[in-house]
Amino acid sequence: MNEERQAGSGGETHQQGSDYPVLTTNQGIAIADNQNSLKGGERGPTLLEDFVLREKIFHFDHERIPERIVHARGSGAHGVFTATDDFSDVCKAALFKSGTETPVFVRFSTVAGGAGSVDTPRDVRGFAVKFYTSEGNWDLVGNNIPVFFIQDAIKFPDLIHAAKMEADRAYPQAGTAHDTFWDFASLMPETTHMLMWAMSDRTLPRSLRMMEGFGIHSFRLINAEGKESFVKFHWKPKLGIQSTIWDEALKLQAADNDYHRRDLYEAIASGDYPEWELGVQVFDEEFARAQPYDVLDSTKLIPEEDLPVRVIGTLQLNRNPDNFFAETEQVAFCPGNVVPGVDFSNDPLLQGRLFSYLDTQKSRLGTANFHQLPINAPRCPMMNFQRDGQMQMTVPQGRANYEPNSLSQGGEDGGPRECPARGHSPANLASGERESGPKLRVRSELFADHYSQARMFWLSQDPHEQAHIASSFAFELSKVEMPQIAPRLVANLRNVDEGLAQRVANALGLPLPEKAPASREPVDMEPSDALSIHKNMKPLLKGRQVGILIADETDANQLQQLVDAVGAEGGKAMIVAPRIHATKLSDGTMQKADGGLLGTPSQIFDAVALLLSAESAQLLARQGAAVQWVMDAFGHLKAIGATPEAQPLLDKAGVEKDAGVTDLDGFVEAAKHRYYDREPTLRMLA
Ligand code: HDE
Repeated sequence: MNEERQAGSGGETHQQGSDYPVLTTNQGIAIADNQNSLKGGERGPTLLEDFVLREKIFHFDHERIPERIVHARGSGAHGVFTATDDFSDVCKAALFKSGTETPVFVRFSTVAGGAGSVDTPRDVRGFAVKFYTSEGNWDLVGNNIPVFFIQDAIKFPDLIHAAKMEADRAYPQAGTAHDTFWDFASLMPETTHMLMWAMSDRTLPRSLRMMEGFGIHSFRLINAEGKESFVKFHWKPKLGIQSTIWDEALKLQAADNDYHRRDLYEAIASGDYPEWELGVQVFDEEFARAQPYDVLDSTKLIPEEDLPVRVIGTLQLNRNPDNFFAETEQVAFCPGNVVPGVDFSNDPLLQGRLFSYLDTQKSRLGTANFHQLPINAPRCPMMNFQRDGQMQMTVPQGRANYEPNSLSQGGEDGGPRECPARGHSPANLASGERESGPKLRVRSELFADHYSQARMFWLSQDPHEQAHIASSFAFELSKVEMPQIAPRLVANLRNVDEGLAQRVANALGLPLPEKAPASREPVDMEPSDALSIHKNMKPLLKGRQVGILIADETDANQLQQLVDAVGAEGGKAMIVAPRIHATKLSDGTMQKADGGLLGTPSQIFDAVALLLSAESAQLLARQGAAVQWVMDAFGHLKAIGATPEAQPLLDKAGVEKDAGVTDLDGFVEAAKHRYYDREPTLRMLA
């Protein structure tokens, strides 16, 4: 850890025998009184000469920096990447040598909201990983969805302006359910595939630990012999993929603004380290040419059924940041940071990103020296002749600040020299491929197919997932006020699936508009199970949270057994009671709960159990908070386990028996699942 950062905690200790270090100003001057500013007399004016006050307020006034223009709201963690497979046939990068461990910092984010917005809006999630490799930093700056809204970086400012809060009224915060986003989206059919993902439960992750990550673009890899391959990167969560449902996500915003941040922090703090596998889809020019889509188009993915994902390593997050600002806020990712063996493709979206990130860091962090911040600095030797600039933190020695030089011949230190053998050489140099042509503002022909993969995605979803997608379109478009927008979007959807378009139109009460002409007729692609959340969920309690509602006279043995059983499966049991500090159990012992009923709504749990005596159940059935607690758990398709005595509360909450409603014996097994079959009985979906 960097020593300067310890300043203030490792200084001189107090002379009067206390263990505290001495509080000082930034100039190291001991502070005698941190409670009172300097005044001219007891009731007199504050004096300008009070340098302790001035310095403290001055620094405070400048604590904030510009937030990220996108992905402003984020949560980070340190960890390690371990290469688990010999990948040298494809890539020469040292971090992929089997058994190599590389420290990483990961930042997850939402896209549209500001830094202080909530964790659970319907939004894409960023999944950015900085690998501090022995050959320099590699940043894999991805999202939790494998495709993107647009094909060319020149449209990015338009997309983001349209998606963020509207320019004049400054709302809505952190959400796309408004006119400008859907105006843009409906005018840009290339957004259609990504819209399908965005309207699915992928944008409502249950936990940052339960979502996939994707590099999206095709990158290029080079092995030691100079052989090139294309690659797509995938992160696969060991806990499986799981999402919440819309009503739950909405209520989570009220229950806990920091739901994902807290979940990540607490999991790491308790030693339940989140893990992902890094997988790759490796392919060559010949494969690329044979596909009905262009692999340089970021609105397209490669189905895993056509090209299996090869697992080459494991990511584990095992340390929370010491300081949010110094690390999570100041971390600066740049897709242009690649190590020898990794290179870019000509994806026009990627190419634009290569400029944007470096540029934005200067405006966000205020200096071209942002790479010197501890969270951004490489962990391998770094030497060059770049000098000076605001906030220069290093003190370069000697006369050499240019190259070539012959200073070493005069006995001085001439500094570092280039190294072709170890340096990064662009992929097309390695292959001798020529990449030139007339200057044109065009896209390649296959980019014009905006619907084949959107349709493939739709057909890959199970009926519950399809209902969620159709309903989200209907919800978002119901928030749009300008009459031309919704019909235009539905007209585009007719190219994806007539049934989907009809369902959205019906839900909005709109006549089905004429089908929009497709700029290129879609082709049929086989559905892909890998694209469905439901087909890839893992029945696990590990990583999940179970809420246990108790009250006076709850059976002490049953409570202990249930807490143990949940823990034995790797789950986290949390006890909730009407009064947090004092619940008298059946054996007379007093139980402190982890949360009070009013402040701990059931949406923060994956499953709930009601351990209630007959009398408590009767009482709670008359309490709105308790009834709502159970009603929401049922409505959010969660397992509910209950003592027979709890029946009055179940009845009051309208809980009807199904596979997810069990006695205590069946509960732990039931708690590993969600009950999507229950949903059509509860709410009208499109
Ligand atoms: Fe970004 N993006 N982006 N983006 N992006 C930023 O960089 C940009 C795109 C992604 O946790 C910014 O440091 C352009 C795709 C993540 O710090 C900015 C284009 C993908 C993060 C920027 C894209 C991403 C960012 C804002 C279109 C998925 C958060 C602050 C060509 C592969 C990283 C910053 C973090 C952040 C530009 C499109 C992912 C402005 C121009 C596609 C995860 O530079």
